[in-house]
Amino acid sequence: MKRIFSGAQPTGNIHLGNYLGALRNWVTLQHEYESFFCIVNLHAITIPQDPKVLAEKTRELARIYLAVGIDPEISTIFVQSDVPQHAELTWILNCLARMSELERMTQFKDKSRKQSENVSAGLFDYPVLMASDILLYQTELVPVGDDQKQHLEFTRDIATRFNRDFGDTFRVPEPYIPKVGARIMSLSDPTKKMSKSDDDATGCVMLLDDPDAVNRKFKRAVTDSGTEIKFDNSRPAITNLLTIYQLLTGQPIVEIESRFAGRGYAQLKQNLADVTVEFLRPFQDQVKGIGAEHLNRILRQGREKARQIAGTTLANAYAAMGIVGASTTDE
Ligand code: AQP
Repeated sequence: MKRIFSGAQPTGNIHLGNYLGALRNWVTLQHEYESFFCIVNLHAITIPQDPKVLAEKTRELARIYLAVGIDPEISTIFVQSDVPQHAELTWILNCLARMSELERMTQFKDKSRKQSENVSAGLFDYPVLMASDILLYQTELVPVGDDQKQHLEFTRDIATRFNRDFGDTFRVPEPYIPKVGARIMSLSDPTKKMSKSDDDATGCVMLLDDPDAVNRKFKRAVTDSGTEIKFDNSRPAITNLLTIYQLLTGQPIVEIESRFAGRGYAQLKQNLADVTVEFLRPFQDQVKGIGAEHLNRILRQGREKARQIAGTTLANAYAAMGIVGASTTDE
């Protein structure tokens, strides 16, 4: 069975963008692929985090994975820091990565701009850690949102470079970027992607928002000039709202457009808020119902399976590079 790997950061709160662009597709793909879903807490610390909050968010994100429908009977769910090979392989790949290619990464440019003082070396190195995550599992396909496309290209480049210099060691992965929902935009600024770390929280609908917050955020959502409710790329705000509606209801575009023909923006927003609240209700109940022991069991099981595969890949990479020591040779 072919493999997929993906992850999300336990930073802030998971939002509709993360769900519609990534997690939702994991749920479908897990039936076709051997699946590894990681909570990438080592990526999270590339930006300063409160230790207590980070620990809580790590476990909350594991609950969210389960509640959206990741089935631990068929998929492996684990925490990145539980598998030390991720950090080890990062060091190896750091020695192949070029400063110039990391400097070109738009996520680094955006995030370092927001954080103009004390930008960490870890933030610069984020794509190398991500490449390690993916390559350790000999991953075929990586389901991500559009914002991760450039990091995926880097992963492919570095895997190809390693294989060329040291022999075939890593599978070169393909991205899986959905045709619809790959970039859900902020409700308060449709030129920016919906993002956990956005200073303006009103643009971002969190999966754990209560109905009041959902209603308030959609009510305040900015719209375009004009009155027609149609999918149209020259009207990004309305198209963004319609895309969310389309993905949450599963209705075809023509049906949605005829449903809102002759109606006003306020009605679209209210309808979308209702659909979202209905979608979130059972999901939030599920999150609350996942007990600590059950979660520990799943994460321990995930850790063991992940360590086994990651350990084999890392040992092969070390051997290919001539990195030997007391634990790697019996001479
Ligand atoms: N707005 C988005 N639309 C579609 N997909 C998105 N993703 C993120 N934002 C959108 C996808 O969600 C997955 C998990 O994202 P992440 O936790 O790794 O962090 P990120 O990509 O950096 O997303 P955020 O929300 O903007 O987090 P912060 O603010 O902490 O950096 C990924 O597959 C991502 O593509």
